[in-house]
Amino acid sequence: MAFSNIIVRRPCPAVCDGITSAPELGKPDYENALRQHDAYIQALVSLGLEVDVLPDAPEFPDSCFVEDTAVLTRECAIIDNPGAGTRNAEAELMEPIIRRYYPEDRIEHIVAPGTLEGGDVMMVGDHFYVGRSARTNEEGIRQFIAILEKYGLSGSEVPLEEVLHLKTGVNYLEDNNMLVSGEFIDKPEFAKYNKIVVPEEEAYGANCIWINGTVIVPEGYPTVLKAVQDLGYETIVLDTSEFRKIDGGLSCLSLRF
Ligand code: CIR
Repeated sequence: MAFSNIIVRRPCPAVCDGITSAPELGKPDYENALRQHDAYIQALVSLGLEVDVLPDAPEFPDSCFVEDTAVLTRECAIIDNPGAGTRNAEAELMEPIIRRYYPEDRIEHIVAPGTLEGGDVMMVGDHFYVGRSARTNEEGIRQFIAILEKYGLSGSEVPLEEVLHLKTGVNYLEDNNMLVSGEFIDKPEFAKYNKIVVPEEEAYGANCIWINGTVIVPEGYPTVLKAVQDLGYETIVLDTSEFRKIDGGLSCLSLRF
C-alpha cells in the first residue's frame, strides 16, 4: 500500500476556540499553530506526496482536522456525518474537494441518524476498525460497514470508553505493527498484531502516522520514537503541541489516500 495524495486545511484564527477536553493546557497560539502546520506540510512534501492545501475556513474552529470529514479508501470515498454539532458542516465543505479525486459513483455518505468521524476509523489493509465513541454511533458504523462491504472491503466495531477517537489511542504502522495505548493495550481484536505498548505518560504519542515506510512521530515522546525506530522505520519528528491543546494530533490533520 502507498499513499500518493494528502489533503490538509490551514488552521483558522478560531482554532484557538476548538473543542477541547484539556482546557488546562491553554488555548492554541495561532501563529505557532500556523508554523507547526507549515512544518507538517513540508514533511509531507519531502516524502514525495502531492499535498492539496485548502484555505482556512474561519467559521469552523476545528476545520484543520480534516481527517474527521471523510474516509478515503482505495475503492470509494465515504463522506462522514460528524457527531460534533459545531463540526458537522465541515463534511459538506470537504465534499467538492473529494469529488475532484473520486468518480461520482464512488462517493458514499453516512447519513442521520448515523454519525461517524474519520478519527474513529483505522485502516488495516482492506479492513477498517471503527470506534464507537461520543462522535460515532452504532447506526453510523452500520452504514459504514455496509458501504465497505459493497466494495469488497470489511469493517468491525471497537467500543471506546476513554478516548475521543479510536486513533487517539491506537494507530497501525503497517507490517503488522500497531501502536497501542491505554484502553487498547488489551483489546482482543488487536491481539494478532505486533503491539508496541505506549506508556501512559506518553499516551499522546500513540498518534503517529505511517506514510510510505516513514513514520511521523510527535515531538516529545522519546519512548515512542525509539520503539518506532527500533522497528526499522525512518522517522520524522514534528511538533504538534498547539494542536494537542485541542485534542488534535498528526493523523487528524490530513486525509491520506
Ligand atoms: C475535536 O474535538 O473534534 C477537535 N478539537 C479534535 C479533533 C481530533 N481529530 C481526530 O482525532 N481525528
